[in-house]
Amino acid sequence: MDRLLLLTQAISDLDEEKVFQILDELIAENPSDEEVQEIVAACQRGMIIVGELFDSDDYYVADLIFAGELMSKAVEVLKPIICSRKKDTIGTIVLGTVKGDLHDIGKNIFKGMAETEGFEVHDLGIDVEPDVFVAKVKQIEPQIVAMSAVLTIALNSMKNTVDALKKAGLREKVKIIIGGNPVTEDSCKRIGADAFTTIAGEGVDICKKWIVNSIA
Ligand code: B12
Repeated sequence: MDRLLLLTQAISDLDEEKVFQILDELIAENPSDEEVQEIVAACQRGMIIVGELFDSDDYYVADLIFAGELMSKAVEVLKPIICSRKKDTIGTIVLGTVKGDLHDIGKNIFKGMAETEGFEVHDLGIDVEPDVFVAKVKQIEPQIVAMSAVLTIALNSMKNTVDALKKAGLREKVKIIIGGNPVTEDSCKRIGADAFTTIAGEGVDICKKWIVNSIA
């Protein structure tokens, strides 16, 4: 079986030993940026299956917690290749997981990839209130605000954050990207963001294009 399929399966089986055996092998082969994205996507697919098993009552909250720890450790192992070859600073991003949502693994992957591509990232952490985004945007004056959410209900917090930026007169001064499993084109429109994605690397490409276009 393809090693990426095996990796997805090992994550969904919560088989820690197998996960790190496969990751070690893949990292030893010095993967290209595209291959790194495929490795992350394989892990992500494994976590989606974990979520489905949780939904169907085959996994419990304890398994969800274990999966989160497993994936966080996998991100640590992948960090040297996610965050390698760091480039000169090209722009600034204010990033956070929105109010009500405590999931941060996807956000952290986006952060690592954005920093590698030359973005200075101000990470506000998890469960971030709209006002905290507003205050940081006022202070830092970034080109981009990036929000993460994995809970469907947290999409409302993304909208509240965009509304708070509008109210503070800051909306037109920044581009806004949203990411995380539940974001869609429809929710992006409803929230009032400029772009959405469920793939961290694609999100970084969108941010780079915005910077290039603002300079051109
Ligand atoms: C691990 C996990 C947890 C861990 C989180 C640990 C952590 N440090 O993050 C813990 C145990 C804490 C947890 C808690 C809960 N969870 Co949970 N969790 C998950 C699980 C299995 C994996 C999430 C994950 O890390 N995926 C891997 C990463 C890499 O994927 P990702 O987040 O999508 O990120 C990628 C992209 O989306 C994108 N991206 C992400 N953010 C951003 C931001 C930007 C700007 C960009 C450009 C891109 C980007 O890039 C990443 C890489 O490509 C998901 C299942 C799923 N389908 O997602 C459930 C899931 C999200 N959880 C769920 C639930 C219900 C809960 C709890 C309510 C459980 C409970 N009863 O307590 C609590 C809620 C806590 C809270 N208030 O947030 C549900 C949500 C259902 C819903 N529709 O809202 C899910 C979908 C499981 C399910 N199917 O039922 N969870």
